[in-house]
This record gives sequence, structure tokens and C-alpha cells, in this order.
Amino acid sequence: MIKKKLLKNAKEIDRFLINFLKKQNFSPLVKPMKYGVISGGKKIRSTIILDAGKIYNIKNKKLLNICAAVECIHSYSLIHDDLPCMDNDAVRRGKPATHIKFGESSAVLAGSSLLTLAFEIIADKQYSINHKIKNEIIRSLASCSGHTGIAGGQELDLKFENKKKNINQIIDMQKKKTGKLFNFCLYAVGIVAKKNKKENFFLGKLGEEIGLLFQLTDDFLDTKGSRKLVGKPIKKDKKKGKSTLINLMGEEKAYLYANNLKRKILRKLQKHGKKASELINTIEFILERKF
Ligand code: GRG
Repeated sequence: MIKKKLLKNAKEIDRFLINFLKKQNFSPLVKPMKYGVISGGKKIRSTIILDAGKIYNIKNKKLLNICAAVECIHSYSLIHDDLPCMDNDAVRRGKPATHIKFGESSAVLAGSSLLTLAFEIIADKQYSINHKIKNEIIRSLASCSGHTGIAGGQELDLKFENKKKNINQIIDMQKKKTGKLFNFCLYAVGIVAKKNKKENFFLGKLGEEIGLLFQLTDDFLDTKGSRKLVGKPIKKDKKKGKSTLINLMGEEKAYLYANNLKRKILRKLQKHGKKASELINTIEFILERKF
């Protein structure tokens, strides 16, 4: 069921991105950009957005620009994450990483172009939502992506290598590196649904916890996953001295922490009853996933 949903959403977002790029002037960067963002990846962040939209009866069409923009930022972060100056990985999504396929300079430029494309997609004239809403989406996407968001989290992740960090420092780093983009996913849905400030803040924080849960599972997959299913090299965190909960407290305690976090997230969704069933289904998948 979940695989079907992920596949359907991924196809829809890929179609959107292909059409959007078609409308632009061609450049030699389009090929590495497409390689980085289209036909690959679970598009889980888009699924979270569309699932959350169901809670507030928002039609998918109203959320597609937001999904596509998030996937551009996410893919950008992966292209840069794989570079030799960052995590130095040669394989991503079961294929050569973008810098291996197209060279380092093209990968840097294609990644940066995906970042700017994200904002073009939201600002697009044909995306017809209220201007104030559009503005707030652009502001929050920028803040969740930059130094107070995933880029800042990535900096901490690299600085923490081979250092003894405590649980709060690790959680804070992971909430930034991975959680902030998930924060944006739920926050943006609250903005489109015209919810009040308090509810939108609550949604953002909930998204951040979902992102943390996603990152914790990513760390489990690094120790126990299948290289083939994960689509990238595994068992790298220990070798690199990465600060993860598993390396700090061991697998069993880390899993207990993740399971408690999942229960806490699900409790927060109870108030929405059946309307949250799709989102709950995706959250259950996040902790059990093998890919
Ligand atoms: C984007 C502004 C900006 C800066 C880049 C490199 C970097 C800063 C951030 C990297 C952060 C990072 C790599 C976080 C890891 C998040 C994570 C668990 C990625 C894997 O996500 P999946 O499993 O990937 O959703 P797929 O392949 O399915 O899309």
C-alpha cells in the first residue's frame, strides 16, 4: 500500500518537474539537474505534504508546487552531501552520484541551480495562491534550508565527526540537518490551510520530529540495512566517527528512543481522527522502512 502511494506521488512530482523545466530555456545544467532530482528517490517529503493536506481537505493540486520545491532542495542537498568535501560518496539511489557522472563543478552548479529552481517554482505566476501565503512559504523554505536549517545542520554533522557529543547536541544537529525540511513540509500545509500562528508552529515542530525519526531510521539502515535496497554504501557512520544516537548509546537504546518518538508523534495526531490516517500510515513506514 505505502509503496503504491509513494510511487504514485513520485510520478506526479516528476511529471510536474519535467514540465516546469521544459518551459525554461535550455542550459547544459538541465541534464545533471534532472539526474539529481527526477526518477529517483522516494519523494517521502512530498508524500508527507500530500498526506498532511488530507487533514485539512486541501486538494493535491494546491500543494504540488510546494512538493516540487521541497524535492529540489532535498536533491540539491544530496548532490552536495555526496561531494568529496562533504561525505564523499560515489553512489546515490543505486546510481553513480551526480559528481561522479558529470564532474564536480557541474554537480556543484546543478545543485545550486536546484536550490534557486525551488524558489522559482513557488514564485511562479501560474501557482495561484494568495500573495501573503506565497511570501510566507518562500520565507520559511529559505529559513529551513539555509544556515538555520539543513545547511547549518550539515555543518554541525561534519564538525561533530570524531568528537564526543551528548544526546542533546546530536538531536539538535539531526533536527536541523534532516528535520528542518520536514518542519517546512507540515508548516507550509498549515499556511495554505490558513491555520493560526500557534497551530502552524505546532505543525512545524511535529514535522521536525518526523524528520528526526526519519534520520534515526537512516542511521539504523546504515548499520543493518541492505546496500542494494538503500541504494548507497552502508556501515559508513562508524568508520567516519559520525555522531549518531546508535554510536552514543547502542542500537537497542537508540531503537527504544525512536519507538518512543514515533508514539509521541502519533499521539499528537490523534486529535485529527481519520483525517490523519494517511499521514499515520507514512509515519509507521518511516520507522520500519528498509529503503
Ligand atoms: C540544501 C541549502 C542546502 C545545503 C546543503 C549538504 C547539505 C547542505 C545538507 C545535507 C543534509 C543531509 C544529507 C541530510 C540527510 C537527510 C537524509 C536522511 C537523506 C536521505 O533522504 P531520502 O531517504 O532520500 O528521502 P531519497 O533518495 O529517497 O530521496
